[in-house]
Amino acid sequence: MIKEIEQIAEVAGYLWQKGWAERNGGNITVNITGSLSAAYKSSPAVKGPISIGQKLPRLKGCFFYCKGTGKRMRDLSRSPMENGSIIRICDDCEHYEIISDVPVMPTSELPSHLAVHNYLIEHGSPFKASLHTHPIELVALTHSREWLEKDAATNMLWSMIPETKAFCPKGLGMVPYMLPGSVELAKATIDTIDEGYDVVMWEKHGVFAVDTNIIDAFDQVDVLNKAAQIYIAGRNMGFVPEGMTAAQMAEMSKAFNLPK
Ligand code: 2HA
Ligand code: ZN
Repeated sequence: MIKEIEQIAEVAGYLWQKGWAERNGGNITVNITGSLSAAYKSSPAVKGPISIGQKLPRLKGCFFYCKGTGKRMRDLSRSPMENGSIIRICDDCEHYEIISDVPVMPTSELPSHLAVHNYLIEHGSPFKASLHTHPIELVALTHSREWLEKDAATNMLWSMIPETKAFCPKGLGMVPYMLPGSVELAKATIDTIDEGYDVVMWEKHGVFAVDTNIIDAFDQVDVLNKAAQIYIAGRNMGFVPEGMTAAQMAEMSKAFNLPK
């Protein structure tokens, strides 16, 4: 099995263990074009062509691993090829074919994931992995107007523990509530990535993170959620956590060469 799919299986196990992937919750897609042999790439289609629902010209010649629709992360962690599939984008950039042995239909969020990958390629990004998951404490934060204000959650989370800003220097983008799987949600996610975020919160739903590989995408969400847990632990002890001071944040940003 190629390294990317081993990493996906590893991360799927973490998502389940953390309680972020109830039932079929969450999605993973990874651009694996660079890791497949020419022979494998020319495999006959097992299913398809299937419409993407939009034309994504930058995906010409691309191959993706996609979690299957209705499949569980906890099952995917043991059997990635029975709970997900490898797809080939057709030359018209409007359809795809499944080429892996078991024709598992990809995630319901495929159009939005593929639109994000199309955006990333178009902008010369090295990011190849996208992760959608339901991290408990981060989702809980989005049930309060206070934390939905631009960068309010980012600044609070960064101030909970110094590593947060070092490992998530772009912070947490916020997308207001929209119907899961909708074109509007996909568009708002891309707009938020375009503003410079690589981890995007979907209000009252979950997080969408992009990174070079799925392990790094997971780590960013894990670090941010840990900071949210520290905030909540303080609140549960009966006080509002102080957070690092502005001077401490500035010193840290300078030491780690981070944006202000
Ligand atoms: O695929 O989490 O938002 C299951 C989901 C959709
Ligand atoms: Zn979801």
